[in-house]
Amino acid sequence: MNQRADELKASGKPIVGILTGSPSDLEVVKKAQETLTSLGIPSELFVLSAHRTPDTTARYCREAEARGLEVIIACAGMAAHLAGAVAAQTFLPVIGVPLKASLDGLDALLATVQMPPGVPVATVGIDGSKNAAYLAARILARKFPELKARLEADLAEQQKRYDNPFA
Ligand code: RP5
Repeated sequence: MNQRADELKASGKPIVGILTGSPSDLEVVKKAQETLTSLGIPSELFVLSAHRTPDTTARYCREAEARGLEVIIACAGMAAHLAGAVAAQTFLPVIGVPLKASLDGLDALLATVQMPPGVPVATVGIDGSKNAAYLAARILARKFPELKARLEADLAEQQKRYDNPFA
């Protein structure tokens, strides 16, 4: 059954979980939450690590679906195993954001994107937290159709910055 996006916003119940591997990531990662909020999508953000807090991370992922989450965004830099560790614990779609903490983010990009078959992580660009939110919104728009109108309006707003030679 579809739920109206406005009802979704009013309920305030998070449907996207955002995880990141360190407090030092938050400046970049908060852009994901800001973008979701601008689209009227309730989310929650926690600092959890595949390496430093593995048990808490695994428990969060195993309980995520029952708590009503629909998508998880997982962000990490360096040996960025967080998104993969999340995907190992849940069948929810997982969006990975490699962060530029060392080696210009290439280490995190490869660690996030190169998942074994059967355990996918949809990886966006380095520091691509905004696009992670937009991808989550596109996934959610299949279930909450009003989100599609919001994404169209958002794109129309962006298009105002461009010339139209055919106008
Ligand atoms: C990763 O290691 C984190 O996601 C962060 O990007 C990086 C460095 O973490 P800190 O040493 O700054 O806590 O796990």
